[in-house]
Formats: sequence, structure tokens, C-alpha cells
Amino acid sequence: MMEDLKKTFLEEISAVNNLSDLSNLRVKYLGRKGIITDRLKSLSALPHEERPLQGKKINEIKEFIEADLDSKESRLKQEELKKQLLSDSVDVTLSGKFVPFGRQHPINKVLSEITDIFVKMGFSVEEGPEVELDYYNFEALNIPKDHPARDMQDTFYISDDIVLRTHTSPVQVRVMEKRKPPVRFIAPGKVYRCDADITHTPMFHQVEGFMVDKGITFSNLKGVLEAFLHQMFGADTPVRFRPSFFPFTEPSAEVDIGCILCGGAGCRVCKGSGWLEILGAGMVNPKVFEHVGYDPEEYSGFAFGMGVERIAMLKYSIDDIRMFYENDIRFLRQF
Ligand code: 2NM
Repeated sequence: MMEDLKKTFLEEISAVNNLSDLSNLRVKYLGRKGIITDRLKSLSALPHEERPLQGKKINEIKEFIEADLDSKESRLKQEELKKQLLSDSVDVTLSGKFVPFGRQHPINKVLSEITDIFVKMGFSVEEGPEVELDYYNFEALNIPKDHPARDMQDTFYISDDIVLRTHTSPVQVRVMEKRKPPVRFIAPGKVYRCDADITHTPMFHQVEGFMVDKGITFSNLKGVLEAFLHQMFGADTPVRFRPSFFPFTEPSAEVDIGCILCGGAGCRVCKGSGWLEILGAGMVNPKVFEHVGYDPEEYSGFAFGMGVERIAMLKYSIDDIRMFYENDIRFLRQF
């Protein structure tokens, strides 16, 4: 009887090959309603004198079953651990996945270079909206109603009085409305003009600069721009100022550097002149100050502007501006 029980148990445990079946088998024999537990309970039905012997036999079997279950459990646990370690292992000799590197766009590279130079000279950086009121883009900058820049042919109109800004100068007006002098900042960003050929895209980037305080003169403008151009193009680069006209500055100038391609001898890029036009600049027109409530008797200032694409084209000898925006990876990888 007891030997049968042991034999059945051994047959059943030998068929078990995972921890969950083993746990079920443990419950079947040793659980609260298990076979061994039943046997122990049924001892009370035996005559008194038979109980000790039967009890001892059942307890021996119980201990045997317990020990067998425990040893099988530890064997199965070890096997499962081994299996898991094998399946979780990483082959460190496999080659990695190729992650292609991006790089900064040439326009943003040149923009950062320009910004860094002015920040070192104490200029802060200001931004404003690209969709702008006619008032900030033209009116407050003393650009008259009949000025050609206001033409539908040159400017993207959103409505009668809203445009895509054609320069970053409206940022200057917005900052002046908020702050009293002294002010000294650059306004970099995207601008829009209805124009497209090998030197013009409908969207391009400008950096404008602006400084207003008591006693600012054209000499300050010359000093700041010469310092900028010498850092940007080299300390030996010749710089010249030519008279010009802008509605928002008086007097106004165009600023040239000696041609960086031919060294001034004359070439295709400088059209034989030996000079490259790089900047427009001037002393802020008192009419602009009046629009924002600055007293032109008390304050004076200068402003200047440059096209980032043009500078990048000269720096990297690129002759078609559209290359910047075609997203050809072979082009963009070179910078
Ligand atoms: C340029 C050339 C000359 C300019 C003027 C102003 C302001 F706000 F003072 F009126 N901002 N920017 C300016 C002057 C811009 O770009 C070629």
C-alpha cells in the first residue's frame, strides 16, 4: 500500500519537466487536501495500537516526497536559469547599426559665425515675427507708400496691411517701442522677397545690426563694421564705404571688401572691379526715431544689414543660391 504510493509518486515526478507542473504535483501530495495529508488525517480511524507504526510510515514517505520534490525543484530552477542566460545573452562581436551623422546647414554655420562676432562686441540677439504688419515693415521705417519695395511684384502680401517681412528692420522698431536707449543688438532671421534667380530665393536670411545711444556717430559705425569684416574675412581685408541711399538711414552707405577671390585684381565674381558689396548701413533717420518716441535731438544711432546667403556664397565659392535649398546631401555634406 505505502510502496504503491511511493511508486506512483516516482512515476508522476519523472514525467514532470517544468516548475509549474512540479508545483501542481506538490499540491497534489502535500497540499491541504493532498494525498499525504489525507492519509495522516485517516490515522484517527485506526485502532490505537496501529497508529504509531502507520504514522511513522506515512511520515517517512512524506519526508521522502518532500526531499524529492525539493531536489527536482532546484534542478529545474537551475535549468531554467541556464536557458534564460543563453537566450538573454548579447553577441558583442556583431557589427553595430550604422547611424548617419547630420551636420549644420552652411547658412546656419555662417549665421552662427556672424552672430558670435557681434556678441563678442556686446550686441545681444533679438527676434521678431516673419509675418509682419505693413506698419512695422514699411511705414515706421520711413518707406513711402509709392516706394518700389512696396510693390506687389516685390513683396508677399498676406492682406492689405499684413506682409511677409522683406527685411528684419521691423524687429528694430518693435524693440525701440519697448525699450529706451541705450540699445545695441543684432536681428538675424528669415526674410521674404518675390524674386527667384541664381542669386535670389523667395526666402533668404539677413542679419541686421542696430545701436542707439547719446553721441553715436558714423565713426562708431565704421569701427564696428571694420572690426566685424576683419574678423569675418581676415585682418588684412580692405574695407571701403561708398555713399548710398536708404529711406531709413541718413546718411547711408554701401560697404565693400576687397574681392576675396582675386585679391583685388578683378575677376568674374567682382565683375572686374576688385571689390565685393557686403553690407548696407547708415545713421538712423530721425523720422524713424519719431515713430517710436525716441528724441532725435537727444539720441543718435547706426544700423546696418547683410544677406547671409550672399556671404556664404562668397565664402564657399557657390555660384547658384538655389543649391542651399535643394537638400542635395552631396552638397550639404561638404560644409
Ligand atoms: C540695411 C541697410 C541700412 C536698417 C535700418 C534700420 C532701422 F531700424 F534703424 F531703421 N534697421 N536696419 C538698415 C540700414 C538696414 O540693410 C541693408
